[in-house]
Amino acid sequence: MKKVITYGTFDLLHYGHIQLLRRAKAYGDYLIVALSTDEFNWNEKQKKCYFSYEQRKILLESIRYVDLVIPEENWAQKVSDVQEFKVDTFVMGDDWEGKFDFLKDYCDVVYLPRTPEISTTQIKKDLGK
Ligand code: C2G
Repeated sequence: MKKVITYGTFDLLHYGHIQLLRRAKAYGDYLIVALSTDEFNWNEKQKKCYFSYEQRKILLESIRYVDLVIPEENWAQKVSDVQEFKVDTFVMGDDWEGKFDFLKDYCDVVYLPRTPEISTTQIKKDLGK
């Protein structure tokens, strides 16, 4: 079984996220999503999520491409995640291009083109939030 892992906040889930998850799953048979916790988002990414971790987890677990959701609690857990889950491929959108190349010692590293013209920031702006 080929295992893939990806990381993210996935707040205000939108089709750009789904396109990323669909393409990530195509690299294997089993996709793990490490979902940023509310604390990690606030402390490390200064992101205040609209949906809580539990709500975002329910959304992600309902997606056909996703096989397992685990918490992302810190920047440093990626190597141990890859080792613990015997991951073959790490996938992220290319806004992170090069940032996680240290994982190449442990698994394949793939950066996929982001889906243009959609982002949570843009959605909030359009809704006047
Ligand atoms: N994404 C995309 N196209 C978009 C928006 C997002 O492909 N229009 C991708 C991002 O590149 C990322 C994933 O969807 O791979 C999740 O996006 P975010 O929730 O914004 O993730 P981020 O806050 O960048 O967290 O340790 C890594 C971080 O947790 C990544």
